[in-house]
Amino acid sequence: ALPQLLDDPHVEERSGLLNMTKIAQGGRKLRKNWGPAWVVLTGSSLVFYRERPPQSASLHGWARAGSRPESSVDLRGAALASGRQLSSRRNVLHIRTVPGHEFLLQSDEETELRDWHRALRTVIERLDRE
Ligand code: I3S
Repeated sequence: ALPQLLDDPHVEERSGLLNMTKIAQGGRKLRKNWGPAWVVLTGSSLVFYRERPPQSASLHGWARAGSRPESSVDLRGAALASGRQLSSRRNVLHIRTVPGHEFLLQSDEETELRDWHRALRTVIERLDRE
């Protein structure tokens, strides 16, 4: 069952607490509204929760299925870049999805953001090859 599980696009690749703001929705610019979000990267999407799930939640997040995400975006064809030019904050990533949803992710921990960058790049490149 394990290889099957690893191919599942819903399986969690990475999760953590980041600062997040949307900056565009469907190509329309939005006013920034930075705030903390529990961010879950799966094999095909990025999912945002308002709160960290309880410690008792199962490893792959199945138990969280009932906990409603605040929003989620499909990473197929998404563009990933540094958000340096878009914010005065340090360690910022910029993601733009095909339908024109754009957001910034930020962490005060440089290594944390670098690890997110790598994980996101891996998922997006894998989706590009499919
Ligand atoms: O890109 P901006 O407009 O300089 O972003 C800053 C503003 O959105 C500001 O809010 P208001 O101008 O709506 O009051 C935010 O509080 C800042 O956090 C934004 O800049 P940073 O550099 O933090 O992304």
